[in-house]
Amino acid sequence: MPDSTPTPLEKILETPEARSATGNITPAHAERTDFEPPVCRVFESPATILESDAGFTFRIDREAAKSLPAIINNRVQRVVGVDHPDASVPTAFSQRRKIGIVFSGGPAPGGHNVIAGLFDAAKKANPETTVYGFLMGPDGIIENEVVPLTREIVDQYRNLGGFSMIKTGRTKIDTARKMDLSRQTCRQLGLDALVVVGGDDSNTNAAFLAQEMYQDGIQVIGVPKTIDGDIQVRDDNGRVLCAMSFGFHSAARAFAGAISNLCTDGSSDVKYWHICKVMGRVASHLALEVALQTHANMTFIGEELADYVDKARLERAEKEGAIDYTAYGMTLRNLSRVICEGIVRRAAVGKNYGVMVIPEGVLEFINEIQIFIVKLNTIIAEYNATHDASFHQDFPLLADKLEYLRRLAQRARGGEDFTIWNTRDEDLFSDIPDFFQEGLLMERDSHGNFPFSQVETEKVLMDLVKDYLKILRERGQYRIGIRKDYYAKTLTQGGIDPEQYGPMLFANWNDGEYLLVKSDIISVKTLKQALVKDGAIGEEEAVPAPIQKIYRKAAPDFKIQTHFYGYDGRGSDPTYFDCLYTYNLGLTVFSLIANGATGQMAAIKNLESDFSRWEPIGIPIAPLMHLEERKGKLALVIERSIVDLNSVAFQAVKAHREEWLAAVPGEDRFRRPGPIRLFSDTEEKRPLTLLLNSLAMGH
Ligand code: FBP
Repeated sequence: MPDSTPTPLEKILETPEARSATGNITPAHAERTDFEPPVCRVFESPATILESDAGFTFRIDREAAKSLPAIINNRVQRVVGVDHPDASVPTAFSQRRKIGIVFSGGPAPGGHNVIAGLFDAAKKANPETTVYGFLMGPDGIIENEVVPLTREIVDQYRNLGGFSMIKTGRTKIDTARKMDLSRQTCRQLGLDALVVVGGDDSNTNAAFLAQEMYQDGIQVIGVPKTIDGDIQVRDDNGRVLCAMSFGFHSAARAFAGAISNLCTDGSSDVKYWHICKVMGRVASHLALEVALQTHANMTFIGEELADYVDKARLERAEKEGAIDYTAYGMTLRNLSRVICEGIVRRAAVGKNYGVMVIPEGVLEFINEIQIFIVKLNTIIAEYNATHDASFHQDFPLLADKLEYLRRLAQRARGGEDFTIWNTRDEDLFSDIPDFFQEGLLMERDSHGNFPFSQVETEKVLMDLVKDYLKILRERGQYRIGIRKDYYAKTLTQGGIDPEQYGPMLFANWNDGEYLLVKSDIISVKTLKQALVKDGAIGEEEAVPAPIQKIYRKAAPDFKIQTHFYGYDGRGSDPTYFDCLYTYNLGLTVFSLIANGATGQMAAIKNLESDFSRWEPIGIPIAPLMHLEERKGKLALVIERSIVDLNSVAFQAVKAHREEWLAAVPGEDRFRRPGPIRLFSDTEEKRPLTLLLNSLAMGH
């Protein structure tokens, strides 16, 4: 007889199976931390040197030259391997160093590998070198919050996503005081070099830090990070130096994996439109990549909307000898109409469901919203400057903010010269739903960025879509197409002749595979009237049940599920591409430091090509800078790269738009990218955006 006494719980939990099931480290996790990314050819050499390449040229901004004299003449530098370092490389390469590294801005998959690459290269050159991690972003530099990184710490995070090892933050080192405190920290620690891993704003900050600490001999190197993909660097002749920031591929693949699952669920359940907002504060690179990865039914690219011209409106004005400037650029109303058109067309072939991708920053490209954003930025900046106070602290509630705007509008009406907010703005603004007014008036981040991720962009749009679909439904223009054979079967089974009723019920009886109920039949009442008029039934008779069934099936209900993809992708584990990219970026950072560079951004040229062609380089940051309006003032920044409407990647999406909308009978054309895999034989080699764009470069 087997012993049936239950095993005590403690004993069960001590078994290897239970321990493994409840432990933190999964096999997938262990596989990642054990993975050693391959290194670019030059890093196989025991040492590296830098070679300047004067072939790349930049148009230097006068203000940048004035503000950053120590680094403005930097050149592009190639990292070159040296096989016999004793002969040609100064001993400086392997001197003992102290290097600090900081993450700045939103997390991006691969950041840990930048640290790992830097750590490995630094320790290989000199085991006595110390790499410090600044905690919680730039605040860690300002407040001297730092941890010396050990191999044990670094090993725990290899090839893993997020920035958990040292955390991150969005503080900008933008005042003399913060700059001074940062400098003090670097001096106190005796740093030789500081590495800033961040986006356009953080690399801008890196350039100013490089200038500030030049006299102290502290080198500053930037690293191009952001899932948004808006750091892409070309020289003046359009030659690509950095095709993509790190983290973009992993985030896009994570979003695409989840959205592709929605495509599968949606086309099984056939009742929802899934509205997927994807991150990318301003540029729509992520939405574009997701479109390529998933073939979602509709994807909107902000940059394209800004380029929109309402030709009908222009022509109408032209006939009256005028130019209608409001015809340029997409309005919220236009956009909602375009969305409705897609929904109605799919419904007509029986597909009252689908998946739509909207970039987080789409509203930045919508005429009227863009104007509000610029005006409100200026008003807030002016208020802060004039009163030496914080607008958001002085007016914490929406009602207070609105009251302030109302007063501005009144002053404008009273003839005062501050007319940035007039009564027309006031009227238009009051038409916007409260939650969106509040969103537009939200506090900007330390870099002056509008917090799109916190505003329900998709809700603003979808409310308009719902309203217009209701109108289209009432007009009988939004209908679910009924399969002709289904109609015939339903009526025949109910003992009714489909041929008799077909012409009475449907607008396209003779030519449609999917039948559309006539537009004047918009209720059971009008349905009955149509049948009575055609003599099919008498005044007193009820509409036959099979016909009522068909009518009900043709009446659409627009149901949506909204999703936001952003933070999940930032925390995703890096793709194979990003693992290699970031580890090699870390190695590049060390080569730049070890060869005395400062004010440079580490990058890998030829990312769009095969790994064997990747070339580690340093890109001079100062020459990339120009003046731009930030927080209502002109500031020197690195230009953000937005989607190029002439690029092959965008043109490919445009060319397939109709196919992916699939407003025709038959299956949707969804693509399944699957989950992120670590190994190259099963994972794609690089983002599809890069792959397609490289075709135009002849790679
Ligand atoms: P970075 O530019 O700092 O990499 O951050 C990008 C981003 O992920 C945007 O896509 C998004 O709008 C924003 O960060 C969200 O910011 P927060 O983390 O402050 O909510």
